[in-house]
Amino acid sequence: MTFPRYPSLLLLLFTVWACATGSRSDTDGDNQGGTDANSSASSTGGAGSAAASTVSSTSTGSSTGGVGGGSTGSAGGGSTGSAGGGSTGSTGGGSTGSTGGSGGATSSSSSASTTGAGGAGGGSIIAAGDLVITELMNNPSAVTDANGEWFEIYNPGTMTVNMKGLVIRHQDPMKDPTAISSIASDVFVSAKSYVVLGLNGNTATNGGVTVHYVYASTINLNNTADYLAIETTDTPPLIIDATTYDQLSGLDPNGKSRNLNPLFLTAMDNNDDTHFCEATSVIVGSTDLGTPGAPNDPCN
Ligand SMILES: [Ca+2]
Ligand SMILES: [Ca+2]
Ligand SMILES: [Ca+2]
Repeated sequence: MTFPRYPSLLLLLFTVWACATGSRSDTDGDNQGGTDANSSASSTGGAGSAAASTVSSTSTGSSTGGVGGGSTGSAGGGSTGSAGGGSTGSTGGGSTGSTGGSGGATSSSSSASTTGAGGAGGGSIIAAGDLVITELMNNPSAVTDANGEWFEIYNPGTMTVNMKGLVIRHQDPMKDPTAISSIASDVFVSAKSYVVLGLNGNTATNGGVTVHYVYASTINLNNTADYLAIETTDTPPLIIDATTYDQLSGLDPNGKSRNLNPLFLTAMDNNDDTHFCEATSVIVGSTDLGTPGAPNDPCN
């Protein structure tokens, strides 16, 4: 009789099939079959770009990068980090912003909050000489000094600088430590470009000058001799640039700006009065001379 052997064969075939099915159902070892949803969220933290303070804040990741650092930091953070962030590195920078962001993790699971290399956002280093005072209207003629004083800043570098958080100082701090004005809002200075800071932002009353930031009346530019600096809030401050002038040098403009020779557009060169001359270009809408926000006139 062969008939009784069929049940054994069927049982054997069934056993083989069951084993094959069972092993396929849990290849990922989570006893649940199929693809393991928990295994893919490896958090290889994205190498976030070092969101420099000096870079205009295109980074959107407040959640990834944390708060940008200090006086020069803009919205820092790992610009490439998507869901990173977390508790580590929520604040970066500092006034001199030592390190850029390490970026957010790319992990998309809930592990991001613990494994994400949170963006140590914040500023890259801003150094002395990164901004240069290139022009000063310390003695306007077309309008009053209170309405028409301004000065110009140039960025000789290759990255945008945000002046927010920096401090304007006029007067030697030994003489008057209170003659300062903090820059409270964004003032982006693009590479190789100029911005103008003044007492009065109204072009109808300030001599037709487009002013990018209006500072406090604690800053007034003496008509004969003065000191002007851009510095950090550190103690002691890091002076990004400073310049002095004195009519005793022979340069005593009235209704004309003190114009730094365009051949000497550095923070060192503007320490020397002889590198300045009177502006020769008429300001549009005014009778005073200067080149606010534009390249300086040549000096003969
Ligand atoms: Ca003045
Ligand atoms: Ca200087
Ligand atoms: Ca100019």
